[in-house]
This record gives sequence, structure tokens and C-alpha cells, in this order.
Amino acid sequence: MAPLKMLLLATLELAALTRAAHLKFELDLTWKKGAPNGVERDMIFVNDAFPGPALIMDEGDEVSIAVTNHLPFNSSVHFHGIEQKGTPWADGVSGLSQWAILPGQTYTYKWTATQPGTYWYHSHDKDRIMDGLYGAIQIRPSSDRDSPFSMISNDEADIEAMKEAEKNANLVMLSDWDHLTSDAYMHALMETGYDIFCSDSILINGGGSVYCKDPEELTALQPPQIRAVVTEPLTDKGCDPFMDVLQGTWPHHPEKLPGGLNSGCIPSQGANATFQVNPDTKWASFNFISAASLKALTVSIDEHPMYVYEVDGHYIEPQLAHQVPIYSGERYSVMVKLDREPGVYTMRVAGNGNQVISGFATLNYEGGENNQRESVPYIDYGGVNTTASVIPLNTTHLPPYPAVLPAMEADDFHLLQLGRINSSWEWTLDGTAFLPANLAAMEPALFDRKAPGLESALKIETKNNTWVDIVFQLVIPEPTKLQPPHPIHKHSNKAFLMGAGQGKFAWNSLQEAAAESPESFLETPIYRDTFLTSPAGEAWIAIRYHVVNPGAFLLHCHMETHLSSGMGLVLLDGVDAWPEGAEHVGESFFHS
Ligand SMILES: *[C@@H]1O[C@H](CO)[C@@H](O)[C@H](O)[C@H]1NC(C)=O
Ligand SMILES: *[C@@H]1O[C@H](CO)[C@@H](O)[C@H](O)[C@H]1NC(C)=O
Ligand SMILES: *[C@@H]1O[C@H](CO)[C@@H](O)[C@H](O)[C@H]1NC(C)=O
Ligand SMILES: *[C@@H]1O[C@H](CO)[C@@H](O)[C@H](O)[C@H]1NC(C)=O
Ligand SMILES: *[C@@H]1O[C@H](CO)[C@@H](O)[C@H](O)[C@H]1NC(C)=O
Ligand SMILES: *[C@@H]1O[C@H](CO)[C@@H](O)[C@H](O)[C@H]1NC(C)=O
Ligand SMILES: [Cu+2]
Repeated sequence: MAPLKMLLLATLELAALTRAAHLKFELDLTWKKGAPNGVERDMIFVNDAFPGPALIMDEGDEVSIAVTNHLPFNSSVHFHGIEQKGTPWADGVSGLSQWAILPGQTYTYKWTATQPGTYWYHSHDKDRIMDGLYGAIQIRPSSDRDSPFSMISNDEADIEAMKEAEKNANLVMLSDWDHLTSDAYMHALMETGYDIFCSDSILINGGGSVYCKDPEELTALQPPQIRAVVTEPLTDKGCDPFMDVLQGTWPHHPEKLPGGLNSGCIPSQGANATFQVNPDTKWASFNFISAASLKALTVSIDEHPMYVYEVDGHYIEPQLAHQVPIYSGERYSVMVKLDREPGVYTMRVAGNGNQVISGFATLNYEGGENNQRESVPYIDYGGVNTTASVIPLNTTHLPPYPAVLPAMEADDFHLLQLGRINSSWEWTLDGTAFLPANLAAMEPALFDRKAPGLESALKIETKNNTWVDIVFQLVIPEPTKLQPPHPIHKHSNKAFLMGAGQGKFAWNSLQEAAAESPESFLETPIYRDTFLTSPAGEAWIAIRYHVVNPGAFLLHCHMETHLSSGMGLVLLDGVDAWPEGAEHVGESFFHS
């Protein structure tokens, strides 16, 4: 056997060496019936799969991805976290980087896999992520990249095993799932006036179930800090009751609430995803991607500590944790040692604060199928640690590896006021101006950044090769006590989280703030593409980014209902170096 295996390996390596740097993918979008959690509904499939197929490539590859829209509505596909340097036509936001792809049309996205790591693709039209349009992207690092695995173990064999595990990573798409289509879900918000954020299931790689439990039991599982505000019992779906502290005092129409949406749980069963691992490989990598539309999540794998080594597609100095919080759009890749007795271990993905709910998958050791022992959880059904020795990931300590630093000072400063506007469910990034509701039907801003449709939009214009600071200030009017943490996603290149603080940001620049309130600033800024605002009352976070890629990009909350209701703005980046003739280039990617 051995010589054969070696031969096979040799052939594979040769294949890798001679492999074309151009990769072609085709994604075919269709609208069909499916039942990921046992309940049938209309949903989106990509190449007949849900989630869509993973796009796996190597650093440096040039990829072309032909998306054919067989859906009964407009669409586009965004490649989340891909910097699109020099390819602003391929960012996939209709109204900004391209015309929408009409039913029957094909648009070919072309970009270069410049940065290794874990990314994903998803719909960027209305809130169609809720209908299932998403899939993973993995860009495997080139062999000369310095990896941080020697900070996990100094044993050469271990480091080699981790590199192999990274290459053959288990891509884990986490999502929340609803029995209503995205249109029906949004309609329920508009009709009732409520901010509804209740899901039927948590799915792991598209598999899950509806679990119903006694409301009393669910209420007891709610994290204590949330319980302090949400004093009434949860519903039988583990969802928050409609209280003024959460919803404010705008007009509401409870009689228009669809049955089963916030309460009225009916159990159903789908499959649990399984991850087969071979303990001989010693290490396994799990690359978590949150495609959740509404839910904050926490992940853990029973009895398996995780070394978090990559955040939003960038290496960090590995951090040991037993549970990792993950918000919409974020990615965390973790290295796990396969040193437990062969058996079956549960992966748990629980709601983190805004619903008591869980989804499950299993880690199956080869040769452990007959082991009947139940694995011991680090977290319960509500996402709370089961013992005091459980280590949560410290999300303010994620040093990039190798170190990446922002400029010491920025050229430009923007302070945004985040909050609800006009109703419980409508959100804004700055208090007044909205992202135009008809964005997807507009002429792309990339083609004409002075287009009349953009006039009313909230936007930030920048010059190329400048550094820009943006502060996100939460505004919490009485009687509401909380805002959900907003995962703010920046398209194109990554940014730095510089600091965070309570109360009002009372300065005119980050330099000024850092001088007066140094404790609010991170010693090691965090380098990523999704930034979480604080859930704890009036508070702010500050980010800094380098403008390197002229084009029209979105900055927005990744909670689908928030983005749909207006929580986004347009970054017109590098207007002094704006691409010439963008329209002609853009049109060339379409074919019927
Ligand atoms: C999935 O895993 C959970 C937790 O272990 C279990 O309760 C449930 O029955 C499993 N579902 C299926 C279909 O096996
Ligand atoms: C969970 O962790 C917290 C903080 O470390 C600790 O105070 C608490 O007791 C833990 N919960 C349990 C059930 O041990
Ligand atoms: C988390 O990291 C920050 C930044 O390094 C540090 O100040 C803080 O003490 C850490 N928190 C915990 C609980 O370790
Ligand atoms: C809020 O509602 C008022 C009254 O209907 C309307 O004039 C205004 O445009 C709305 N604000 C936004 C930002 O949509
Ligand atoms: C679909 O896109 C076209 C062309 O961009 C636009 O005219 C139309 O209004 C869009 N349809 C919807 C329902 O948004
Ligand atoms: C924009 O600035 C970046 C950083 O200096 C530079 O690499 C890039 O070439 C510039 N782009 C254009 C189109 O000038
Ligand atoms: Cu939000």
C-alpha cells in the first residue's frame, strides 16, 4: 500500500505545481422547495445544493465565477471579505458595483484571490440570505506564508499536521433559519411594527431541527445579564416577548403577527451535520462562518478546546478558548487536537443573547462509532458556560499575525449615530439619511458617482491613499434599554478596530480621544472586516481604514432586517482615482 499512496501524493503535488492559475466556477441560482429543518418552504439553491458549494482555491489564483440567475427576481452575489483590489465590478452589490442580474441573465465575477483565509459568498439583494443564498470560500495559503502554528506547539510533526489540517479544513456554515420566506418575514415587521428577531432553527451546514421546550425552562436558560432587562418570560421558541424596553413605544399591531413567528413552536426534525475526523491526522481545523441573518451565536465542540488562529480571513496569534461568539458575517477558524477517546462529540451552536435556541452537529472519530458515551458540553442550550473553567474567546485580544498596524493618525473623521428611526424595526447608521430603499434598481454608483439616486443616500467620500476614522455611536432613547449588537461589515479591504468606550464620544478625532481616554484604545488594534457594536447602553466603537481601492462599497449592519430597513451607507472610496469607463467594463460581464 505504501508505495501506491506515495505515488498518489507525488501526482497531487505535481498537479498543484502545474495547476492553472485561472479557476472557473459556475453558480446556478434556483428557487425550489426544500426542508432543511424538516419543514418544507420555498428557498434558494445554488447548483441544487444548500448551502451552495464551497469555492476552494489557492492564494494568487485568478477566479471567474459565472452566476446565472434562475430565480423569479433580481439577484447579485457578494464575496464577503474579498478585497476586490482593482476589481470593483466584482463586489456584487446591485446599485453600487453592478446592475442587478435579471432573471435569465448571467454575470461573470472576476477577481484575484489575493488574501488567504476563510470567506463566503452570499446574496446582496434585499434580505435573501434568509432564503438560503450562501456558501463558503476558502483560499489556501501559498506554501511560503508564515503560519502561526508554532505558537500552538513547538513539535515539528504537530506543526506539519496543523498545516495539513488547515489545507483540508472543515468549512462550517452556521445560519439561522425561518419557515417564512425573507419577503414574508420583512412583511411581518412592516405590518406589526415590531422588531422581530425570532428564528425557527439554527443550521450547521444546512442541517438542523426545530426543538420546542417549556417556556419556563427556556427563560431560566437566558443569560443573566439579559434577564436583568427582559423580565417577562420567553416564548416557547425561546424568543423575547414584545416589551417596551426592547421595542420602544411606537405604534404596534400585535393582531397582524403571523402565527408561529414569535411563539407557537411545532417540533420538526432535519439532519445533523457530521464531521468525520481521523485521529491519525492529530489535528483538525474547523472554519466557522456565520451566515446568520438575525442571530448572535456561540460555538463550541464538547471536550475539544479550540485554538482560534484566523479571524475574518487573517491569521492571529492563536488564542485558546472553549466557546467562541460569532456574529453575522464573521469568521473564526480554530485548530482542534484529536486526542480524545474515539467516539462521537457534539458541536453546539447556541443563540447568544437574543434567543434561547441551539443547533447541533457531531464530530465523529473514525473507529469511535460504537462508543455510546455522551460527550460533556462546555455550554448549555442557552449558550451559557456549564462550568467556571470554560474559557470564552476574548474578542478584544486578537493580535494579527504577523503584526499589521494602522497609521498613527488618520486624514479624515466621521461620527455616526446608530439607532432606530420612525419605528421599532427601522434602523439607521446616522439618524436621518437612509440607504435608498431602491438601491438595487439604481444605476450603479461605480458607473456614475454623481447619479441623482445617490443624492439622498448616506455616503462618505474619500481620497485614495488616505486613512479614514469612523466612530459608531449608539443612541438609546427611553424607554428602550438595549440595542442589539450590530455586526458592521465593511466591503473591500479590512479595517482596524481601534477602541471602544461607554457613553458619548465627546471628541473631534481619535487622537484627541486617545489622549484623554487612553484606556478606551486597544494596544493591538484588531484587523478584520466585521465590527461589533456594544449591546450595553450608550456606547461607541472606532475603526480606521486605509483607502487603497477606488470604487463604490457598502458599509452596513449584517443583520438582514436592519440592512433592509436602512442600516447602511455608501463608501465612495478614492474619488480622485476613480476607475475610468467603469460602465463599459461593468457591462462586459453580462451575457444573456
Ligand atoms: C442532533 O443532535 C441533538 C443533540 O445531540 C440531538 O438531540 C438530536 O436528536 C439530533 N438529531 C438527529 C436528527 O439526530
Ligand atoms: C460561567 O463562567 C462565569 C465567569 O467565569 C462564572 O462566574 C460562572 O460561575 C460560570 N457558570 C457555571 C455554571 O459555572
Ligand atoms: C481581554 O483582552 C483585553 C485586551 O488585551 C484585556 O485588556 C482584557 O483584560 C482581557 N479580558 C480578559 C477577561 O482576559
Ligand atoms: C420618518 O417618517 C416621516 C413621517 O412619515 C417621514 O417624513 C420621514 O421621511 C421618515 N424618515 C425616514 C428617515 O425615513
Ligand atoms: C431589477 O433590476 C432592474 C434593472 O436593474 C430594475 O429596473 C428593476 O426595478 C429591478 N426589479 C426590482 C423588483 O427591484
Ligand atoms: C490607491 O492607493 C493605493 C495605496 O497607495 C495604491 O496602491 C493604488 O495603486 C491606488 N490606486 C489608484 C487607482 O491610483
Ligand atoms: Cu444592526
